[in-house]
Amino acid sequence: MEKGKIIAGVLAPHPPHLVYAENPPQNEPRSEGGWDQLRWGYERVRKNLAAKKPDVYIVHSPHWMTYVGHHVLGLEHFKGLSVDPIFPHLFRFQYDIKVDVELSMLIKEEGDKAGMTMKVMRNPDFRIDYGAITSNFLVNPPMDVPIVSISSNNSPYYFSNEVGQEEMKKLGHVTQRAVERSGKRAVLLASNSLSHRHFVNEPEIPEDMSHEHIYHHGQYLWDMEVLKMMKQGRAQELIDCLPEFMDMASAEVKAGGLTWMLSALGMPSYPAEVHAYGSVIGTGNAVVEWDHELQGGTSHGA
Ligand code: 2X7
Ligand code: FE2
Repeated sequence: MEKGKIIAGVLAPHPPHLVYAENPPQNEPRSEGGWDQLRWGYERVRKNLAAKKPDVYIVHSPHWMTYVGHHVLGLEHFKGLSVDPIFPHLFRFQYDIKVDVELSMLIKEEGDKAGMTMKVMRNPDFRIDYGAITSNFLVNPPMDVPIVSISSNNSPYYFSNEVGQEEMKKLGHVTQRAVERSGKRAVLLASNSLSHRHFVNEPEIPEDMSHEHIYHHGQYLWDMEVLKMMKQGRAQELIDCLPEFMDMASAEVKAGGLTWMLSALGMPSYPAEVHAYGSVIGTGNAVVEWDHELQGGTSHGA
């Protein structure tokens, strides 16, 4: 087994609806299911990842937004209740998460060396955001593998999409170097939806799938174009057109996770595996896996 390596990257969207639909004991609200295709996609990814036995998941979430620099978690253990501020009736999740502090600190160190602003979160009462928890739970429901969580710096919102992208490319290189130094086998999670226009009214039963569909045909077309590039191994081209996608589809990738991950993976020219696509309150979401060994095909070993 090769050490000090990013063994896979996953576009791992975090609508809290997907956790709600799974009814895990940690989440208080109960559901009758829903959003099945996306959850089946996550089931397939889980099998592939479990077979590779990662030492750590590194997640980049838009819902831990920081104004000054990039932050990483710096305590070994975080425990608490995470409540989605918009969907508190769907997501009230008791989490108990182990952090790979050694790797967090290597990312900080490499970021410092690259001249980036890096900070370490050491407040024991800090609440981990629902994006990081949801992506982590969906790829590994036992949540028994340590994580590193990286905040999303808000440069694309303060400055421009392009400035944000450049920052995320640097963060990707920094992450790659840190993983190499750590000797660990890491999986990256870009916790992002694709197109992000959404409905503002919820059906009486949130999981009533007769109400669920993409917000707008144009959003669907954008999502399909982006997914085609992923499937064809055109990462660099994808990165080049992401700023336009962000503007045209209010895409959540604006927060940077996808750019960070593709950069850390070295702009893959091999095909990604699209495990699922589906909408959640009208937003476009895809579960996509980059694994050099799978090259777009699914492994059947669990
Ligand atoms: O954070 C989210 C999201 N990204 C997509 C859909 C629904 C809710 O929350
Ligand atoms: Fe989100």
